[in-house]
Amino acid sequence: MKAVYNNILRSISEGKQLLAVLIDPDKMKPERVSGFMQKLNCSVATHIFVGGSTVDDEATESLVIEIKKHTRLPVVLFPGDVTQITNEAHALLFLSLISGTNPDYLIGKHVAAVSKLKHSELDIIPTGYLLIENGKQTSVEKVTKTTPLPRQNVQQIVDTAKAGELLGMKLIYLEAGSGALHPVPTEIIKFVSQELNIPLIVGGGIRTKKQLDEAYNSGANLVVIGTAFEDDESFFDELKT
Ligand code: 1GP
Repeated sequence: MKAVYNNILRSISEGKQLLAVLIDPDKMKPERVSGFMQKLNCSVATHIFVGGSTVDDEATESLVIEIKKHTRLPVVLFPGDVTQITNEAHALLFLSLISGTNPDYLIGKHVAAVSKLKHSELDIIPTGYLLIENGKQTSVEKVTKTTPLPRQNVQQIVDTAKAGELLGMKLIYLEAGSGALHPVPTEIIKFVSQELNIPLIVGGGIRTKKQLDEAYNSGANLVVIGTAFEDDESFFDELKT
């Protein structure tokens, strides 16, 4: 399915707000998938992201296969590592961690992924990934050994996001980190979205409908939520279509 990115652009031009539910293969047991997807399918979710910081080698592929049995929504890989790339998904966020200076996450992992991607049918979407400080250390920070951008340094965040766009990235993802104490501040979302001509993804620490709406109202085109659904599936009921 090469059309995932173009569909995102089309939806945004039609004024739609997009919601991705993040499923971490490390945390989602296969027997829970069916019930979880049933709730997800009745919600306003538009995309399913699959990925995690630390995942067993085969776990991502089998989870994606299982998820696809239960939904027609696009399944997008949001990989913490090359091992999480599978052709069973529809698209791949080809993430470059531009808030940090670890060469492995700027280009190294990408080179390592090429043999897997050369003949793949995945819609490969170059994505500038910015980790924003949230009040506690997150696993992205630990795994990538990078320092998040300070939340008070708004101009640096805006400029980093814009640099990503100018480098040719097709999406910018502002990440507070999974389970973040504080989501990305609305002021930052506002300034970054005003500067960008490409879609803006926001995720990390969003647990309420109010926070979700605030992110959209500040300019997020697509919001990613994982932990809140993982912890309590009844959150889907608040987000019914
Ligand atoms: C993490 O942005 C995603 O990479 C989602 O974060 O699990 O806190 O919703 P949460």
